[in-house]
Amino acid sequence: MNKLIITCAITGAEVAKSMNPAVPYTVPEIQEAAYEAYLAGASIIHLHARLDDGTPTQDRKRYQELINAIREKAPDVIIQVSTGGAVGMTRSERGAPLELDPEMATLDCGTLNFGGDDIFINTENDIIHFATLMNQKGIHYELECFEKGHVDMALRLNKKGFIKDPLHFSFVLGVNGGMTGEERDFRFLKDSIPANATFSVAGIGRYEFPLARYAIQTGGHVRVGLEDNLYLEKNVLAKSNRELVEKVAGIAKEFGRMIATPEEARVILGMEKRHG
Ligand code: KMH
Ligand code: ZN
Repeated sequence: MNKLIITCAITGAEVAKSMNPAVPYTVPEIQEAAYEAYLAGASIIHLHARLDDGTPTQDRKRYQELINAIREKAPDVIIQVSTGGAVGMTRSERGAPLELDPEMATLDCGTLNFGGDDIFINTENDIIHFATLMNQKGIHYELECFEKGHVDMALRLNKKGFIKDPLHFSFVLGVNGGMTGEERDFRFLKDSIPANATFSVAGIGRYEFPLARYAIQTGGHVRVGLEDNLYLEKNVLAKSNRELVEKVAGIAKEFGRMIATPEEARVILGMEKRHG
């Protein structure tokens, strides 16, 4: 089987130190979290920026600082910036980190409820806007799909030429308002994408490790991290992002799946090597 790409979503926009003190906010905290995750086997860092008090931001300068800090410690790791940002941000705000020509970024493929009154808005025009920007700059995208309709949207926009090959999906399952992350959900999505596409799973909360197991056994890839899940196991908070990556690396070992280096991940995903 191909090697396993582990992505670590180290901080996100919705989790806070009040929920788990290990959630990193500051530049040194995020730098350390990324470095530790990389040492534990993560080849991709899914990056959100936050201010020192934890406020999510898509500020270009803050992203540049974070990218420089991560590169200092882990020069070859793939940095995937978020164009999702936080609920309520405008399209132009969300697109700001793309101005830095990152190597990789997320492309969220549809709208969904995000708990309470929150709606994470990704209209068809939003998706086409971000895809076009990324195509122009040669930024590799990960297609974030929170439910089956998002997969269909990505495939439709691929057919129309807005979303280019190679297709790499990320099934983000278990969001309060999205699709659940049961085995049947995983299989439905996996069977819905073309055979030559790659995919990763990101299970929210309790879905993180069961979904990681399904993906590892079926040739898929895995995202873990405090953005998605704060617990190492039931009632036990993770002490760090590193612990979550180590746990998934342990599962990979159990199933005899080798872990990809960043360079190997680039080849698996069909990316050109470019650092931004
Ligand atoms: N924070 C969520 C509203 C992404 O990174 O592209 C959106 C998100 C997706 O995390
Ligand atoms: Zn994110």
